[in-house]
Amino acid sequence: GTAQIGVTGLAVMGRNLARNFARNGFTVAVHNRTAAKTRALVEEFGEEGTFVAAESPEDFVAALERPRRLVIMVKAGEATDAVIQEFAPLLEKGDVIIDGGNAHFEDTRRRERELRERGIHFVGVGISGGEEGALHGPSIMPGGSAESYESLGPLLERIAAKAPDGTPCVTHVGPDGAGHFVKMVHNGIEYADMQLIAEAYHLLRTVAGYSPEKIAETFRDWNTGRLDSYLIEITAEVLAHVDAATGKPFVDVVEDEAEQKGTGRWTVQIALDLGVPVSGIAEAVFARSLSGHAELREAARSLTGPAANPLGEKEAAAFAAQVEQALYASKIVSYTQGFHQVQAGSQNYDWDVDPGAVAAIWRAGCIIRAAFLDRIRAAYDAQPELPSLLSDKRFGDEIGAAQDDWRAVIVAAARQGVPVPGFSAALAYYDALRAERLPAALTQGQRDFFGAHTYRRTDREGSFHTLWGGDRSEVSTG
Ligand code: NBP
Repeated sequence: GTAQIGVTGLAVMGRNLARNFARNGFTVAVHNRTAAKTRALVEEFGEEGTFVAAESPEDFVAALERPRRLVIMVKAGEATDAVIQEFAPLLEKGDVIIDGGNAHFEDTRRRERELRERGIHFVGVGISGGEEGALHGPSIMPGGSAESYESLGPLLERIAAKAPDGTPCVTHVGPDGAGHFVKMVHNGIEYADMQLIAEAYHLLRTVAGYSPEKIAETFRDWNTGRLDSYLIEITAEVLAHVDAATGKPFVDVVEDEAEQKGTGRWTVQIALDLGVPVSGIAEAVFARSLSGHAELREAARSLTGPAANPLGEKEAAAFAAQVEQALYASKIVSYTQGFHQVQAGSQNYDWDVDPGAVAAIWRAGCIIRAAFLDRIRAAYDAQPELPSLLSDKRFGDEIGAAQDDWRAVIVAAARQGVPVPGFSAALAYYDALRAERLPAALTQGQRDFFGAHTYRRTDREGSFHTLWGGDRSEVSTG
């Protein structure tokens, strides 16, 4: 075969990815279960590059140069397993199967293990950027063996998004499921970012009394500063959009029940297992699920809240500036939590993920792309063993400077009855981390009282139990 790469699964993502490879000069074998899609791709976009259309799995495999590189872009889950079962018997030792779908990293670990036994490299690749990204340059997060990356890396570097400094947004994240894990955390952070932006909007609308158009303007302004990001940019677009049918702001005619596909939920489920406090991401997932409980919300609508008390024009502008501080500070906390999860996953699964390299490949192509990520990269580059992003001097100083406004915004939200679970959870995390003493000592006392769970002391090594039901003397338990 002559094709350097093959793509099977030609729905929106696979088709655009195949075109991206072809536009970058690679010969691309294309295949889809329903062959009509393969023919349609070549008919419509054939002149963009060199495609080899394959009708059968056998033709597809035969079209690939060796070692073969074969990208699967089908629906995540059973379809991926079915396609692997179909193609693996046709492959040889040293060939590489790439799964670019949104697989759960545990599935990727299992598939990698099974295929490794047969001498086939299996590379789970997180791809972010939606259909536009797939075509023009996504952020790419490959796992799998280092050896497979040697053969695959140069191709991925060509099709990946380029950061402002020209670096391709792709790196070998780590072995087996590391790429899909990091993609999962990316999506968790995306949920948190979106929730924080939504809270800022809600406050500006309710407390500052701004119109959606005025809020769009405010976001456009923020987008020229430290909050510069794709999500702030598109938020301004959505808020400025007017519904053609009614002439109302678009945001006022959309049903206020947020949906989700599951990667945010996975992030939180895994965080619970790993013991990582990703409270901001969790609040974002819960906020979406709360919004969807229409009946609960209907039944609660008559509950008492505070009297509405919107600010005057001058106060509103000052408040908007405080909201920017609260949003930025909360964003630092979300990323702190997300990177903690990346590092916890890396440790737990022995992946040796470089957090600075992860920040670097999120600078362009993906949904959370932002100027901010360059600074996270710089923080980890300067100090690879940074215990937490909050311990970076620059982020620490910034959050310290923002904290008064951050607190004021949360107070105003509570006074006016605006839910800000993201802002509040972020502040609680910040205050808890920096606390000299936490009431966890009391929690330990309670656990020892009812369950003899023992505790450690501040002044001596070992573990201890107090005879709560007896004379309350202390015994050493080890
Ligand atoms: P879909 O997730 O909608 O999957 C459709 C493709 O899967 C079609 O090519 C279909 O073939 C194929 N397929 C199915 Br369904 N079952 C199959 C089976 N048993 N055997 C062989 N092929 C099968 O496509 P997509 O939206 O392009 O997404 C592809 C992957 O990329 C997914 O895992 C998705 O989660 C991930 N992803 C999507 C985005 C995004 O923005 N959409 C972003 C990042 C990642 P057919 O034509 O014969 O039905």
